[in-house]
Amino acid sequence: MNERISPPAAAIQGSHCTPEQYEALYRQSVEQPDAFWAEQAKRLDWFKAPTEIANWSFDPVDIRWYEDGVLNLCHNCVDRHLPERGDQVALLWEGDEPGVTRSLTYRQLHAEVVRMANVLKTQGVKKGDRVTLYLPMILEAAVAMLACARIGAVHSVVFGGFSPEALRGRIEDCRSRIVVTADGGMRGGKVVPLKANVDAALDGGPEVDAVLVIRHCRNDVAMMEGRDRWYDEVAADASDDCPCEPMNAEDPLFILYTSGSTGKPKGVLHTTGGYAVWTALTFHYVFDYRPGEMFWCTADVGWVTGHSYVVYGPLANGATSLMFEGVPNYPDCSRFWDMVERHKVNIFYTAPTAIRALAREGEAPVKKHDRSSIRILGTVGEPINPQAWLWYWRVVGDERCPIVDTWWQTETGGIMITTLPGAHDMKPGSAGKPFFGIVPELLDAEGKARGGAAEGNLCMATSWPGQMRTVYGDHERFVQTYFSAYRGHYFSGDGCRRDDDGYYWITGRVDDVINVSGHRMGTAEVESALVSHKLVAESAVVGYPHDIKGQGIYCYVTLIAGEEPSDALETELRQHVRKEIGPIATPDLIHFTPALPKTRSGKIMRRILRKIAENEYGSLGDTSTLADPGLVDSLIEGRRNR
Ligand code: 6R9
Repeated sequence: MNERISPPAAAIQGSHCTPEQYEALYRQSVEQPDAFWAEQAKRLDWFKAPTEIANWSFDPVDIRWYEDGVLNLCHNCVDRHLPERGDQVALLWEGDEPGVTRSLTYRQLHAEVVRMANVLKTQGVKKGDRVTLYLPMILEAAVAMLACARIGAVHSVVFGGFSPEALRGRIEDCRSRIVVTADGGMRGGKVVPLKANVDAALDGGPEVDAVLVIRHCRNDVAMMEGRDRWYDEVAADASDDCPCEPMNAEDPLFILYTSGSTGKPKGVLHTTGGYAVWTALTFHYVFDYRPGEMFWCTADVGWVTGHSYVVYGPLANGATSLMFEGVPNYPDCSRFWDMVERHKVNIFYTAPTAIRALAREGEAPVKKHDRSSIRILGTVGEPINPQAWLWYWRVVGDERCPIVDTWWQTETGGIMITTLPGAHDMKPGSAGKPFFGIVPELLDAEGKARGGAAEGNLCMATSWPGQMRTVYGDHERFVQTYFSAYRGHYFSGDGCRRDDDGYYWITGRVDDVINVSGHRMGTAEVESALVSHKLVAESAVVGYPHDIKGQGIYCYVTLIAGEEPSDALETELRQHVRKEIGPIATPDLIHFTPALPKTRSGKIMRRILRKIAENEYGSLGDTSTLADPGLVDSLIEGRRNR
């Protein structure tokens, strides 16, 4: 499909970027990057304005932006707005139960952030220290991030859906001495026992100085003497004065763990100045944000989308950002549209998996709510199939609202490829055009760039300010993962096609990473969770097409000698993976097999396993190098029986 849809005139009247402005700005951004990025830095307040702008190399790898500039991102997101919009709502929160809301004006946000910053200081947190945040989607999550930024501490937010095991690994990897959590979080009417998970993570594991517990669900929790403190009790004595720490542009801002194709999750490290400019700029243009508008990004702050477009991008622009603790189908599947109506949401940003799940419920739950406030719709997290795109366009947006399909990654800090509402036609299923300063290249297996309409591995030829700087504690892994496949290029891990009009179509991951409901998962992580079960000898995990989730998790499992597969064991393995990683990693299909297809040198032939999981038996390719070619037939047989 190569349908072209023009943005409706009414929605983009007075937009920040016309087609001509896009062409001119894009050209300047790639032809005179220093001038362009010096100008864009002026979106922020600097304690010392940068004179060094871009200083980077992909071979050897060394990336620095604005390196002599000094600023504080919390100042830029909070303090600097006080004179003009102190009484404007900065963050509006709605809880799991409809209509339960709280809000913070910029002035109130300032007071809360200062209080939290002082509490962290009293717990001994200093500039450069890592602080782990394991929180539900409540105002305090944003407050804690900003408080860390204020005092120069490096936050590591761990998604509340991750298991104690996963949390423990992340606390250990960045050696944080402080954990901020809540008694519990609410999702779909159920309490997620966050504090109990922290207790389990720390049990016999990493030693920390303090666990600060925010009172939220009022569920029973155990408090360990000398280690655990209720946040409200400590905060009661906190001073209401806390200046912003002057940060060098290249001082670390946060670590966020993300799955890769091998080994344990990587601590993606972002620094202060470049990330701030990138999120502020992309938020302004991509969402065409106008003062006074209500912006709602449904992502959890445990993911990069929540960092960049619930907290930092909107607040750097003085916007009003809506935070939602619950889930799209509680109490029923009209919840999103109910909230859109009640809060008069102008810009709505969500994931294709949510769109597909809601589309399945039909039009009625959408149509019964007034959505006339919406001006712009957005999607992120995975490729959106044209069918889901068209439903979003037609049913949710009434063919009135431009859709921005935004391609980016934890590693890129902010949006990289998208259409801009006022500047581009849309093509359902295509992310669109490169954002300012972005020079994508499609490389073939030999590393040759393909020009014009072409398909290849999506790489970046040049750096951009929001690029990650390193893998925390393992710079060599950073170099290996992103810069070794194609020397002198950043390799995204995605495959991509470019059409005759220069639009980019993401085709999905080309490595052993799968995308389940917009969440990135390393197949290796699921495999190691499976083999940690005492009855599992070996496993191979692949993705397969799933109507709602985009990709489902397909697990081939061989048992230790003498053990027989059973339904009970299948359930147990599912539970086991949930416990090891978290509910998002729950296997969709477990396929017991006496053996895995291997080459004679012992390598698992994943290509074949992927094809069988996808039900594509005609295109298995060369199976002659298999140690046991007969195995393929029995695997196909097993697949057909599911
Ligand atoms: C922001 C975020 C990154 C991976 C990325 C790609 C996929 C994200 C997409 C998309 C097609 C889009 N992805 N947005 N694919 N179209 N608009 O999701 O970060 O969690 O690190 O995932 O998600 O495969 O490589 P992250």
